[in-house]
Amino acid sequence: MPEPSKPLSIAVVGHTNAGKTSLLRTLTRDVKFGEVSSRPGTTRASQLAELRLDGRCALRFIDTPGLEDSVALLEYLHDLPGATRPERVAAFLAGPEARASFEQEAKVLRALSEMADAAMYVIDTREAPLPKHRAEIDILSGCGCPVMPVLNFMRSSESRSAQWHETLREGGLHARVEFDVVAPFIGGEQQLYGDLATLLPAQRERLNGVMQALARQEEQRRRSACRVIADALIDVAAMRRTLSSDEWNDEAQRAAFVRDFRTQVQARSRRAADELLSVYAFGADDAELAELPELSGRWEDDLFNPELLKQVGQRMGKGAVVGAALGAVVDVALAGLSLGAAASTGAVIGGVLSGGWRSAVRKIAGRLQGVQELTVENTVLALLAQRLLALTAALAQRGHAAQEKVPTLHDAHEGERLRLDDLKDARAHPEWERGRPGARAGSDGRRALESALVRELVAALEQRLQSAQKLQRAG
Ligand SMILES: Nc1nc2c(ncn2[C@@H]2O[C@H](COP(=O)(O)OP(=O)(O)OP(=O)(O)O)[C@@H](O)[C@H]2O)c(=O)[nH]1
Ligand SMILES: [Mg+2]
Repeated sequence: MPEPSKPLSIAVVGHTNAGKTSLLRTLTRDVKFGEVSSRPGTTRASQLAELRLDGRCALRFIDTPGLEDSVALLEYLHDLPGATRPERVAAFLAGPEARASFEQEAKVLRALSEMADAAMYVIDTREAPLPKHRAEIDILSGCGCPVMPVLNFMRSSESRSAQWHETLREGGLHARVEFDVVAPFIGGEQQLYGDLATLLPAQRERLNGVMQALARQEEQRRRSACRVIADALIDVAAMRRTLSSDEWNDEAQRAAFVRDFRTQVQARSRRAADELLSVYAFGADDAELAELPELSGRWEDDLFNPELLKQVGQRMGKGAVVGAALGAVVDVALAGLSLGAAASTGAVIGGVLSGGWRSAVRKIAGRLQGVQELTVENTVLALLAQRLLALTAALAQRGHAAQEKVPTLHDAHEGERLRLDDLKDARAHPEWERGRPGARAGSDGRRALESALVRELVAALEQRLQSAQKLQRAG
């Protein structure tokens, strides 16, 4: 057993291709750890991975090469000298075959018997239990180190978990945890460490500490994600772009202006999506994420899709007619945008030019007569909020070993009632838009709005994740 100051060491072992390296990517949230591939024999040497919590190493994992020829190794072990199995394993590790035909297997047994406090035995449950697996179980449980089976690929329709339960029971392994490294079950990580604590009662307190720290981290990630979403919503709601009536009446100029405005809204949305990826420790440039529909750019274009906006409007209970704010000028090209005469927003101009420069305000107000301005409609904000929440929920459930694209996300979530009405405050404060000249993004009003939105978004996100968990249990 380790000294209290030393991190617990856990060897991750199993048949080749069972998902050992993938499990470690997921548990350490490190998409770059080791090499993952569908070809067997990918990991060739043992490699350490750390689970860092609160700035220190809480657990140490040892990724090991896959076991290949366990039946032959078991036979070989039987004939070695030693009264007990651990003695025979020691004899094997000291002998010539550990550097010859069983070199890969020796690396695994060395990690298990000389370095680890416990082992996680990763199983690809899509495979039927075969004699080679029984030999593996036999060898691993003879190393004198507690072994916890991790049933992997549990989301696959080909999973044969019942057969594996039986095989493990026969092999004397009773504790086990079900997992899918690509799409871990919500709460699956907690269960993994909880079950490990059952196997290592002397380490229970320490493992409880790990579970609590992980829960805190998860909560922080959710809050950070919702802060990212709130910030983006406020920026987009505050966006206000003006141009003169003359320019407005010139069709080419108007089209260019609208296009430019939309591009700015889309760029801001894209930035929020990138920030969400980084909150969940995924990189925007990860090959495996490139195909996420939310990141392929399609959904940004969709933000102004009239049909979609109509649906969102209906869901918002407004039966919104697209472009309603335009009055007579119902123009599909302007879907999602509101057009207003700038002169009617004297309060806004006052807000921009604080400091009591009355004459300047008057001058500018005068100059703005006949100026047109565009803002973003509520339906776009609602759609954006739903999209970013859906993306967050998907990332919260995505393993860091995922190599496939996630299923199409549903923007809307049943029963979700986001009261985005508060965002109307942001409409009257164009200076709340970050990055604009004269921006005052740190103002008390903006901060208060952001806190209120974060609370609302966290509740909505939790609801989405709870529904996902219910579906998991039912499935
Ligand atoms: N769908 C799905 N794919 C998985 C899962 N676990 C692993 N994979 C895939 O299975 C393949 C093997 O994963 P690895 O993590 O390299 O397996 P390994 O056990 O480390 O393999 P070796 O190092 O060769 O022994 C990769 O293509 C993974 O993407 C899972 O739970 N679900
Ligand atoms: Mg590997």
